Amino acid sequence: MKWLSLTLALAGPSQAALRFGCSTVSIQRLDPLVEPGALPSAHLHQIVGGNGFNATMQGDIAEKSTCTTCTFSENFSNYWTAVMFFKHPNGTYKRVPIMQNTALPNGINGGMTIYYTQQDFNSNGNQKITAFKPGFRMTVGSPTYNPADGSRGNPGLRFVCLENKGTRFPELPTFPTRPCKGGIMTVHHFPACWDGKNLDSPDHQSHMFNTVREAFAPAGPCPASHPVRMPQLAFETLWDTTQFNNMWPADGSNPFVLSFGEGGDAKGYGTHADYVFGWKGDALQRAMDSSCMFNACENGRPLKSQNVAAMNKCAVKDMVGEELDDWLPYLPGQGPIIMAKKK
Ligand SMILES: *[C@@H]1O[C@H](CO)[C@@H](O)[C@H](O)[C@H]1NC(C)=O
Ligand SMILES: *[C@@H]1O[C@H](CO)[C@@H](O)[C@H](O)[C@H]1NC(C)=O
Ligand SMILES: CC(=O)N[C@H]1CO[C@H](CO)[C@@H](O)[C@@H]1O
Repeated sequence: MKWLSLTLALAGPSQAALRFGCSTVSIQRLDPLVEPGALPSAHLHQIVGGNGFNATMQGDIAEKSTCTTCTFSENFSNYWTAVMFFKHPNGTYKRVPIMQNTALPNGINGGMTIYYTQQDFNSNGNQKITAFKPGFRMTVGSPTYNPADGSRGNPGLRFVCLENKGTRFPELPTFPTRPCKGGIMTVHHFPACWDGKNLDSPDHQSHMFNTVREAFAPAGPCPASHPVRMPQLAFETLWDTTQFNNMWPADGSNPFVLSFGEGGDAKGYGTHADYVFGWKGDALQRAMDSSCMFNACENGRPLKSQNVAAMNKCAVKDMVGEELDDWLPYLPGQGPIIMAKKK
């Protein structure tokens, strides 16, 4: 294990952390990680990042995109999660719009906020943070999770009832049980300890080990089985549920569901997220080894960046063509495809 001693020798204090916005690159039923080749996949996702996203994606995806919806233009990674729907008491479903986060440049179209932090916001804890490698991929959470082992057991998978876009606490393991004035935020923190060998694993999870704690608190140490500390990847998605607050069911039950399972996941235990690494060359490693924080990493210091207009211009073609924005009789994937009307 020659490289391990090398990485230890290189370790030193560093403050680097990335936080950036990405516009929506597509909302459709594709899942190249869990259901490669399926067109459509079983349930609906919001995807951000590189435009090479497709039903099948193998190898180094940085080579397959020509643009990205993210601030950092060397970043052709893809990031995706399930989509939120409102389930009306009359039995129909409406997709919940996504809004941009606070502290990001104005005009971002939906999307997510992506974090690559180190041990915590301010420090790498004097450990070398090893960037993901070309071909690397992983998931966190699972749509088949049940109450016993679902998001309740992973402090990295959380919901926040927003007063406004800046609300961050309390973090909840399930959907909020009351109308939220400012919408709902979903948070997905990925595991950051790697086995040092496998770019993926059959369940897309066992090559990683989770030591994450709630709300960006410093993670626990990596175990011997997964000794390599990687960036702490996290997604925040802000769902604009406010237009539905006056349609809250009379019995007080939560009307929002995630886009999988029969009738959707109304608890949120199955909240999950997917990641395919796609930074060009050593861009992410350069950022992790630098001392830049957030926007200070832009404009070539050390990362190339782009403006919001360029982010919003990047898109993936709709390969499924189904209707997503009407009131729907069932969730996409739970019945025959309802084709979108030709515009
Ligand atoms: C997506 O994959 C299909 C089949 O593999 C291919 O024909 C198509 O060109 C790809 N689309 C993009 C945008 O790469
Ligand atoms: C359900 O309620 C929504 C919102 O009021 C309405 O637009 C839709 O037409 C209703 N659908 C049915 C089947 O009643
Ligand atoms: C669209 C874009 O900015 N692409 C850049 C991605 O990264 C490579 C390598 O750094 C650049 O050459 C591209 O211009």
